[in-house]
Amino acid sequence: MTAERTFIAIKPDGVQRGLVGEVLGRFERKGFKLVALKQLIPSRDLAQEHYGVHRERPFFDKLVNFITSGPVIAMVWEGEGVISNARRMIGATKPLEADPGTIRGDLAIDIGRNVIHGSDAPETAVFEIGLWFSADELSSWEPADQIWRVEE
Ligand code: D4T
Repeated sequence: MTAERTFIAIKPDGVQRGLVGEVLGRFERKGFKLVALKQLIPSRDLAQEHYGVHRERPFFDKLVNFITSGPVIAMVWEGEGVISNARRMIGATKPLEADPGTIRGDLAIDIGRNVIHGSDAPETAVFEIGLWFSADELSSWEPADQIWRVEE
């Protein structure tokens, strides 16, 4: 059985502000496993599908314009409880309400420039991983030091 996986994206503000290493490092240091990573400027079709649940919201066009405005770092991270735990590491959608110690709490101010996206549920994770990645872009591998992170 494949362990739980989630889709994480560093948004254009995070890339432009040079926060890629900082954000990646938090997931690495936590001990989750990186199974896919690429940089791309998303097409409008991809952005509209990704934010499909917000299609009727007043901020939808702004959201699509922003996420397609520059490079995004798209990633898949794996590990027990990674979906909900990544959301906790990311913090509240409104960065001013995000707890200190979270990515948004430490690194952002504005709701429209909140650095990072993470899947919010198992179904969303499956949908988003399939939307952003093909199966052959996902690596199944065992970190050499895994035994020091997770008891067998
Ligand atoms: P994402 O999806 O980017 O991880 O953010 P969240 O899961 O934390 O929040 P969300 O889906 O409710 O919002 C998606 C995205 O829209 C922006 N946004 C949101 C905005 O610009 N104005 C708003 O009023 C809201 C609610 C921020 C994140």
